[in-house]
Amino acid sequence: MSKPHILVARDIFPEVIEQLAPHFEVHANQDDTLWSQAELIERLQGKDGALLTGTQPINAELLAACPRLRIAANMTVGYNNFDVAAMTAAGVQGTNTPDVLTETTADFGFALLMATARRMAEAEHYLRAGLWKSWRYDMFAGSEVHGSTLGILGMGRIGQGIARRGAHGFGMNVIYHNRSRLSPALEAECQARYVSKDELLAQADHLVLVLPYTRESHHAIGAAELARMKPTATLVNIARGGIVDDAALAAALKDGRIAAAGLDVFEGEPGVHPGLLAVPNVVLTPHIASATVPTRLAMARLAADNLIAFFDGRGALTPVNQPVHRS
Ligand code: 8YV
Repeated sequence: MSKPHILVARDIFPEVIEQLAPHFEVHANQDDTLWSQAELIERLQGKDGALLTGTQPINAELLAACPRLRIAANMTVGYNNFDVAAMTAAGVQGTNTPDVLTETTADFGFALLMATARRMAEAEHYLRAGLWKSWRYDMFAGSEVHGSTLGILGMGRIGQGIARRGAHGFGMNVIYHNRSRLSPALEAECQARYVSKDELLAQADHLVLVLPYTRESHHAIGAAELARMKPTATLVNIARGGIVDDAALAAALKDGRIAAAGLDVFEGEPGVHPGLLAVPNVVLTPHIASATVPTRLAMARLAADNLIAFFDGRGALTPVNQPVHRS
């Protein structure tokens, strides 16, 4: 029996290509060429499945042009690159990589919060520029982390990981807002108190965004929300670009309407709003919250396992939709 053909759309760990090889005719992009939508469509011709990294949109146009495609396996937990309704209607399975990146991403969220609150990037640039000539009592004085109020918008698995770190590690008072409230048992474990979005904005000393990007969460933090925050507050976004209105944030940081921001994700990345590059009170990282070798390998392996299980007839392991499959 001939093996299904799959496309691996970006460069990936060689061991994952080896994992796929016994099961599939693998067409890999080990040169890591960045394909346009038209090029991706062309490469997907004759392919039954695809392993994607979250930067390639799977939309109605692509689905119509790739009638053989049966599964798109994302190597990401967020899947805003999928038009899920169009995929379901077209009978195409989507999968993501939950759980395997939760703790690593929560670690990074906390690191970014600390770097932002304690002005680490600004201080390092100052030192490297040879500007450090003497000590001053207020040199790079930042804001307190321990004992402060940690606000979390979006309380899924990663949000809960950040809450636990804040509550148990740093004695923080944790408040959160989410579409649905956690069970009393989970609230107790995270030592987190549910509040309205308005209360969250008004009370948080450090506000961390960990919600999925959807039509509803587009610009969930814009000028109006930033105006409700404390002028001493920090904002951390490890979720998705587009949840924050980056132009409004750049203006708020410039005018000191909030103290600082830590951003791992951006509207239109890899582009970054020039206003953010121009202000010192923001720590900027290039979408690396899940980037440790073991975690990225676990993500890639889970995406591969989804493809293998699906074509074995066992069903996808971590599906994001329930299509009636193309035969
Ligand atoms: C990915 C992520 O590395 O999993 C996600 O949703 O944002 C990251 O872990 C990134 O999406 C790769 O494109």
